[in-house]
Amino acid sequence: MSKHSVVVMGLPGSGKTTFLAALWHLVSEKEVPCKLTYVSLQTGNIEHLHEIASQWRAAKKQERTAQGGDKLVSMILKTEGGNPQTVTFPDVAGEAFLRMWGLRECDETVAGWLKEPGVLLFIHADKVTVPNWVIDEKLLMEDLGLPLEADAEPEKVVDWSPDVAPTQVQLVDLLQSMQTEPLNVGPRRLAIILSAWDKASGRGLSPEQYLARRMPLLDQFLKHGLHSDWETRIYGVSAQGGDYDDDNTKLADAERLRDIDVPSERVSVVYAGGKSNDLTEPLQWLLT
Ligand SMILES: Nc1nc2c(ncn2[C@@H]2O[C@H](COP(=O)(O)OP(=O)(O)O)[C@@H](O)[C@H]2O)c(=O)[nH]1
Ligand SMILES: [Mg+2]
Repeated sequence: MSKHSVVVMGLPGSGKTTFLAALWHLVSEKEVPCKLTYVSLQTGNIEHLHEIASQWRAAKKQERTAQGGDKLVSMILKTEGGNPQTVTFPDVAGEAFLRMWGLRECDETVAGWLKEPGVLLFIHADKVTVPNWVIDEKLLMEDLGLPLEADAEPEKVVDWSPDVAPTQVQLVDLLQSMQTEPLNVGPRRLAIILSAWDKASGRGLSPEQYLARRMPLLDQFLKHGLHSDWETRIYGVSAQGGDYDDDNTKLADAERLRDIDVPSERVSVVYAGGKSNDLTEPLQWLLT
């Protein structure tokens, strides 16, 4: 049996756990056709998968993946007419990636996972911290009649810190680390998942266009900064189909999703002008 692994990356809140929950529902319930089919579950963590998939089915938000509580999920999946392949899916707390950017530190276990040839990089389409133009800020301050930063009281000036950096800056740095020793392992496939695509699709842009508009630095890095033996695809993925609620709130969107008879139909994956319910599409590409 061939052993392939996919590593899942993304800052905190980028949609990683939700994707894994929906993926487990899709491959275990077989309600819609998928490119990869489920053979068996390898090591541990069936409880974790059951727990997150039952939250997902109930249209309830996932608990935050606790720091240090990284879950390693290994599934055996089969490609169309192909051999069973082991997909190791570490559900790493996003803080691990924040630490890489902010403190230049990486846990040895996480570093081991980051050497896999298949990379799924999650970006929450609706929560991108975009860079602001100095000129726009200045005009806004003038319109509001507020003093410019240079005139403001010194104690009100906020110092720069790594976590206020724009999302695209943090992600480009992470990708650069993956091309540098000790994480540089040669050719890789990178599937960028723009998660919560239901929040972005109303703008009528393709996932590539959306990424280029909202994160031009990342877009240019993907086109010209990656080693030539890396291949990239950009997917728009809605693993929920809309907003989920929690135990204290009720959302109309979540009610609508709970009413869909076949839960797998909440999911949509947009790539190259096509649309499906199949979350295994990017995985299948990473595994071939
Ligand atoms: N509207 C919408 N929200 C989503 C979707 N996927 C994830 N989210 C929300 O994004 C937030 C972060 O998701 P989560 O999976 O916990 O991110 P993680 O920290 O990367 O594991 C949660 O509030 C999710 O409900 C989606 O497809 N649509
Ligand atoms: Mg999580």
